[in-house]
Amino acid sequence: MSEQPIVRRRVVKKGISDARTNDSRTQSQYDPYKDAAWGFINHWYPALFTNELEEDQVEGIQICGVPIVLRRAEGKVYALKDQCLHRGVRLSEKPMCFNKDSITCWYHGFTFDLKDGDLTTIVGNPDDKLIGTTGITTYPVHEVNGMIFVFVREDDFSLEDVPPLSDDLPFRFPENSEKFPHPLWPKSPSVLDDNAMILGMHRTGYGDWRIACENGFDNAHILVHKDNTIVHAMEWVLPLGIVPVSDDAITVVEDEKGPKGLMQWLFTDRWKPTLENKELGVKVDGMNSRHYRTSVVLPGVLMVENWPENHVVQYEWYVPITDDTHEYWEVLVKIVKTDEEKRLYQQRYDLVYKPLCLHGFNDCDLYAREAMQNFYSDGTGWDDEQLVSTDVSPITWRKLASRWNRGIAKPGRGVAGSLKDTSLIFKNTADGHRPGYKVRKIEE
Ligand code: BPY
Ligand code: FES
Ligand code: FE2
Repeated sequence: MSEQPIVRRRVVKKGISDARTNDSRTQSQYDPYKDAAWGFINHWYPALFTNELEEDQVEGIQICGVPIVLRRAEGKVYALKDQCLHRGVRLSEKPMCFNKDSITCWYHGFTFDLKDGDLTTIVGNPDDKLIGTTGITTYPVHEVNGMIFVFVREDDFSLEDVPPLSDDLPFRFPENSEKFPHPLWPKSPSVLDDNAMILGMHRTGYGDWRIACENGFDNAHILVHKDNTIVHAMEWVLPLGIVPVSDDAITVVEDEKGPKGLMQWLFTDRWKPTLENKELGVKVDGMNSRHYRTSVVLPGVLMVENWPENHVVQYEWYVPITDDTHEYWEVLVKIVKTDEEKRLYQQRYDLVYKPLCLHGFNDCDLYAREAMQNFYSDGTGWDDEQLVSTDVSPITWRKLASRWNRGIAKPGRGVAGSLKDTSLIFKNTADGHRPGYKVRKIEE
C-alpha cells in the first residue's frame, strides 16, 4: 500500500445535513415501518368492486404477498388462499366449481369448502387419507355499498380476533364532528353510510406502497398539481405548499377502539399556505379557494374531505401487492337518495371527476411516486432522505404506523413477485403483460 496521502481534487461539502428533521433519533421511532415493504398484515383491504365479481365469477388477486381467490356463490363472496395446498398452483387461473359450496383445483382436483377452506374431496381420489385433515386459509369478507373488503390475515391469526371493518376505515362523521370540527364544509360521508354511492377505480402502481401512501397527505406535494387542467379551469387557489406553524398541526388518534391514524388541521391557523415564492417570482393566481382536509389511518387509507367538490369525499388505498407493486384505489363517495340524484352523480363522475380528477389530477401523483421508487427500492432511501418541516406529516404517520400495525407482512414466498428475475416475468412482459393485481386466466 502506498503511504502517500490521497489527493482529493473536489472536496465534498454537501452531505447529509444535521438540520434535517429526520435525525437518527427520530428514525429509530419508525424502524418497524421501514421493515413493512410487503405491507401491514392482519388488516382490512379493498379487494374488488362489487361489479367486478358476478355470481359464480372467480377472480385471483394478491395483497401483501398473499394470493387470494374470490368467488361469489348464492350472492355471498368467499375469499380463500389462492394457492393449492397440493402443489401450489393458483385456483383462479382456471376456475373449476362443481357446486355452490366448494372450489376445485383444476390441476389434480383438490376440492376446498368455501366457508372454511377444508379439503373435502379430491375429484379423482375421493378416499385419500389426506382428505378431512387439512385445508387452506380463508379470509373474512365484508361487502358494502359496492366494495368488497377482505381481511388479509396470517394463517395463525385467529378469526375471533378479527376487528370490524370500521377500525380500518377513516374517521367518520358526525361521530367525530366535535373532535374534528369542519365549519368550512358539510360533513364527509363514509364508505359505510346508508345511501353512500361509491364510484371509483383501481389500477396497479409500480412502486412501494409506502411511497404512494405518504404522497397523499404530504402538504408539499401539491406543487405537482400546480398546472393541472381542473385547477386552471376552475381557477382554484391551490397553494404552492402548506407549512405547519404550530405544534398541534396534526392530531394523532390512537384510542383503544376505532381507527388509528392522524388528522391534519388544514385551513386553520395551525397551517400556513404558501401562495408566493418571492425569490423565484412564482405565485398562485387562482380566484376560488377550495377548502379540504387530509387524514390517514392504518393500514394506509387516505381521506380528502370536501374534494373534489362540496358534499363529495375522496378515499384512497395503496394496497401492497409485492414490495414493489401496489394497487392504487381512488373512490369518491356521496350520499344520494333519489334516482335523479344518483343519475346526476354518475354523470358528473363520468364526465368530470373520472377524467379530470381521478385521472388528470391524480395521474400526477402516480408519476411522482414512480419517480421516487429508485431512491427507495434498495432500502437506502429511508436513511438518506433529508426531510423538512412539511414532512412532519409522513414522519408522524410512520411513527404511529410502527406502533399500531397488527403485523408486518413477511416477504412473499412462492408467489408472484417474490423473485424479480424469473423467466415467467420476462415471458409475460415480452408478451405485453405487465405484472399486475388480478390473475390472468389460462387461455385454452
Ligand atoms: C386530493 C388531493 C390529493 C390526492 C387526492 C385527492 C389533494 C391534496 C391536497 C390538495 C388538493 C388535493 O392524492 O393529493
Ligand atoms: Fe392443485 Fe394438484 S396442484 S390439485
Ligand atoms: Fe396529490
